[in-house]
Amino acid sequence: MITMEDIVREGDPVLRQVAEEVKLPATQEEKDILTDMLQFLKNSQDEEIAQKYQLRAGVGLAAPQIGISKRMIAVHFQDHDEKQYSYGLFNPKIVSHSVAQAYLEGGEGCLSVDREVPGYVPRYQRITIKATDLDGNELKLKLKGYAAIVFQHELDHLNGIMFYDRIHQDDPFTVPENATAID
Ligand code: UDB
Ligand code: ZN
Repeated sequence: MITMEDIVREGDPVLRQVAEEVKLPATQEEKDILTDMLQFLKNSQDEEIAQKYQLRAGVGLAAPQIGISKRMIAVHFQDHDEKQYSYGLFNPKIVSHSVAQAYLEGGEGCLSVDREVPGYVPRYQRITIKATDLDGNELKLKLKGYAAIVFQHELDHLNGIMFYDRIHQDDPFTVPENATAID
């Protein structure tokens, strides 16, 4: 079982590496790791389990965050229209995106960052992602708003990018060009 002790914190070089593609089909070990990552998110959103193991309620996790520099992410959350997103994905890739940007009104945090970093994190408003799921099926996902933000946050981890890299240096709350607030 993955707990907060397994989560790599900022300062660890693995969070700054560009993660390696997973050679498909994935090995059983890779599938087991990704399944554990997804289970961590589910556990972290279960009040009783989260309390017992002191887990922060997570919506997404990338393999580098548990020290594994491979292109694997898990996401588990509901968006504002109650739409459920629960996936373990290999080699996720943005194949197209909007020009328009969006940002979370409340800013972002990260399971690997034990401090608050204020400011808006501009991202694409809409993205289309291609990836391979845990069953080996190729998926194409069209995402917008909050869902698009979560996936981009996790994809950034595969490229060694932290959310605060995208916050404006001098004016953290400057509203980016053609961006709309979410929430
Ligand atoms: C999170 N969780 O998991 F709207 F029930 C954040 C943390 C850093 C605060 C744990 C989160 O946003 N939870 C949440 C949000 C809701 C409703 C709810 C729970 N991440 C994932 C992460 O660090 N992945 O690497 C940070 C998010 C910030 C924007 C997208 C991901
Ligand atoms: Zn993160």
